Amino acid sequence: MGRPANHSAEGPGGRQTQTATLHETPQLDLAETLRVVSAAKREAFLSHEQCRAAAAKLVELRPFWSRDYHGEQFSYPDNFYARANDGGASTYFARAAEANDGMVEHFPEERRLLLAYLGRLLPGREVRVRPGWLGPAFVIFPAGEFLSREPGPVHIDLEGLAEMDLHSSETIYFSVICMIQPPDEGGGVRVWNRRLEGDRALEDRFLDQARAVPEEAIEVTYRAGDLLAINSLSPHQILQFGGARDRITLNAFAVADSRSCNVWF
Ligand SMILES: O=C(O)CCC(=O)C(=O)O
Ligand SMILES: [Fe+2]
Repeated sequence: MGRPANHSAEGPGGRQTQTATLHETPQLDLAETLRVVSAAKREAFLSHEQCRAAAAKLVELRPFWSRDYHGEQFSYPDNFYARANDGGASTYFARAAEANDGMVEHFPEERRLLLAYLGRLLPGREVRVRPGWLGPAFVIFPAGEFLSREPGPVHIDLEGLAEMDLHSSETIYFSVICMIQPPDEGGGVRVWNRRLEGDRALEDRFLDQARAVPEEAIEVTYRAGDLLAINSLSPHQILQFGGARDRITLNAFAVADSRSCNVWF
C-alpha cells in the first residue's frame, strides 16, 4: 500500500503534524493509514438532516439511556468501557443481544451506513459486530456536566483489547467517532502523533510522556456528520465544551486484520 495522501495541520506549538483525509470512495486503506498517522477524518459522512433525525430519536429514547460515570456521560444502549470500569462487564454481555436489537430497531440506517463505510475503508475484510458484543452505539456528554468544566482525560482505548497482541504487524486497533450533535462551542478532540509501543503495563508512563508534549497534539474539530478514526493506541483527549447543547456521537471501536474487522462499543 502506498503512503497515504495526508493533509497537514499545525499543532499549537507550530509543529506540523498530520491527519489523513478520507473520502466517500476511499483511496486509502484505513489500516495502512492509521499505521502512519494517528487519525483520519471524513467530513460530512452523515448529512445534517440525518444527524438531526438521529439526535431527535435519541432524545425520545432518553428513558433507556445508560447513566455512565455517575452522569458525567450517558450512552445508548450501552458502553463497554464504562461497564468495564464500573464492574458491570457481565451485565454488558448479558444485555448485548437486546442492546443490538435496540440499535437495529431505532437506528438501522446509521448502523448500516457506518459498517458499510468501514467495509469500503478496509477492502478485503469482512466487517461485522464483534460476536457477543454490542455494535456501534451513542455517547451523550450533557451540557453543563464534567466536560463543560475541563477537558476529558488524555487516554488510549485499551478496553476491549485484553488478551490481544497490541503490536502484531497484522492487526490494527482503532476508534471511530461520528459527530451527531456538536456542542455550541468547543468539544473537538486532541490527538497525539504517537502510538503505544511497549507493553500495556507502560500505559501510564506513555500517557505522562504525551502530556509532557502538548505541542505535539493536533486539534480536530467536528461538524455534525463528520467521522473520525483514531488509532486506539494514540493518546487523545476530548476538549472542553460550552453552551446548552449536549455533545452526541455515534461510536465504535474496531480491531482489523487482513481478513476481518470486528466492531463493538
Ligand atoms: O468523542 C470523541 O471525540 C472521542 C471519543 C473517545 O475518545 C472514545 O470513545 O474513546
Ligand atoms: Fe478514546
